[in-house]
Amino acid sequence: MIEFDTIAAIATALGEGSVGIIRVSGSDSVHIADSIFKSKKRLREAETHTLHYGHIVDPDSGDVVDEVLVALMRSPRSYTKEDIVEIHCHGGIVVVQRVLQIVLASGARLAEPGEFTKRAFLNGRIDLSQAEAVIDLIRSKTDSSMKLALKQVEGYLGSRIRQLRQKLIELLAHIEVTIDYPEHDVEDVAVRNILKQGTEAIKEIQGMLEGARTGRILREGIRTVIIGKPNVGKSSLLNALSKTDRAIVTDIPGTTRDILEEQISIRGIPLQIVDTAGIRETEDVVERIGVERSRNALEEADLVLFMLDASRELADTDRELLRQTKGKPTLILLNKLDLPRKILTHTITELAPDALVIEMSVKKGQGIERLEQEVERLFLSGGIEGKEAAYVSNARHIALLEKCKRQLEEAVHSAESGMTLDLVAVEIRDAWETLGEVIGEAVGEDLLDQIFSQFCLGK
Ligand SMILES: Nc1nc2c(ncn2[C@@H]2O[C@H](COP(=O)(O)OP(=O)(O)OP(=O)(O)O)[C@@H](O)[C@H]2O)c(=O)[nH]1
Ligand SMILES: [Mg+2]
Repeated sequence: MIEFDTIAAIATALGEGSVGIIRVSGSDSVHIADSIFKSKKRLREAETHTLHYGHIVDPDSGDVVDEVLVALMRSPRSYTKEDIVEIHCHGGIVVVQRVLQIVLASGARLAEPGEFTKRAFLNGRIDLSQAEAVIDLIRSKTDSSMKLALKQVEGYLGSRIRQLRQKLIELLAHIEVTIDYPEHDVEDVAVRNILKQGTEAIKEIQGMLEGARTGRILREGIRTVIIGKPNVGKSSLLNALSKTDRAIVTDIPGTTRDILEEQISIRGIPLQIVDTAGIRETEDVVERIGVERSRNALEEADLVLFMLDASRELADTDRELLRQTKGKPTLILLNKLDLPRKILTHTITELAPDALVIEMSVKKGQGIERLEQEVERLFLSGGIEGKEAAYVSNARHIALLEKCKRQLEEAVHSAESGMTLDLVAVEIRDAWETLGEVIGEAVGEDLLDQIFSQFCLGK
């Protein structure tokens, strides 16, 4: 284990929480705590993983600052693998800050953002992809993205990368042997091996990169766009799904003139939902720009909610719009069914055989639940996301995997076109090193500092 100085920081979110925790990590942490914490037992005599009741006393003035619980976790069974003392205060933010000041005055240094996790990494408790997942975990907004980050913390990505590296090392070993004993037919075998193993590795990385799309979805939400002619009820639906009055709803066609975005969550699945200006030909300059934006939003969408007013005849604009949704997961919403009906469901299914039609009345709150069900079903069945389970969600990981894929493609290409095995071996080794960067094997100080500085204090 590497020796560091002792660091401290407030580990809980700042604000009016009921408990504030100050985390102290390093070889002096027990000594420092003993100098300011009065309780029945000295911490240095206490067992590891025990909780102690007592008071924090300012050593200068002798004042009691707060009544606290102190948790002791001795090295190596702690988050950083160092001795950790956690002081659980309950006096509100001013008191928590004061206790931190006292800890710092007694010999600890204020931790930099992410420094606890950095130590966990440097002391070998977690790999780099896990450390970065902790960042995502802190930032993740929804249940699902939290689960994804958790999976990564548990080391899913790391273990897949390690397996892949192992395969590349075996391949390299095989090539080295061939280079050392260069009989002709053995070289043929090596080349065939490179083509086979190399192609497999490329496929594997490709799969992880496809999963990255799912990762993006989980962090930012499924890009969902509500489109349809003016006045069909799009903004009403946005309001119903987000349970707000975010969008203005009137009976005047052309009410929404620009796109409107809202982050919502349907059964734990994050949606970045976009309400658009109703699509129609218009002379109004502002509305025309809005319609243009609606069309762009449609192009970028992961999921399309296409809304029709069932109390009006199907128009050419509807047919045209319907054509434009081809190739995208689309739910067709037949709205205003509380009014006399002019569109039949089977007219639509004839026009768009693959689309699913949901009958609804946003006004009466009918069909919303069915819509939520279908969104969930599409998402879970992989209709929206990529098939591959999500492992990769971090921009640095994605960039490295793409680099590694290119390097392997080069290696395979070189082997195919009869380059020397020495050269191919170098290229495979490069790919192996790139993979190593994902999990933090052989990474430079700069990169580490950059990664860990993204953390908030106390992690
Ligand atoms: N009867 C009935 N009226 C509805 C229903 N849903 C929406 N409306 C009404 O239809 C009108 C238009 O609703 P909006 O939500 O503004 O429609 P929009 O599609 O956003 O319209 P634009 O922004 O102009 O494109 C409003 O008067 C709503 O109250 C419904 O299910 N039944
Ligand atoms: Mg609207």
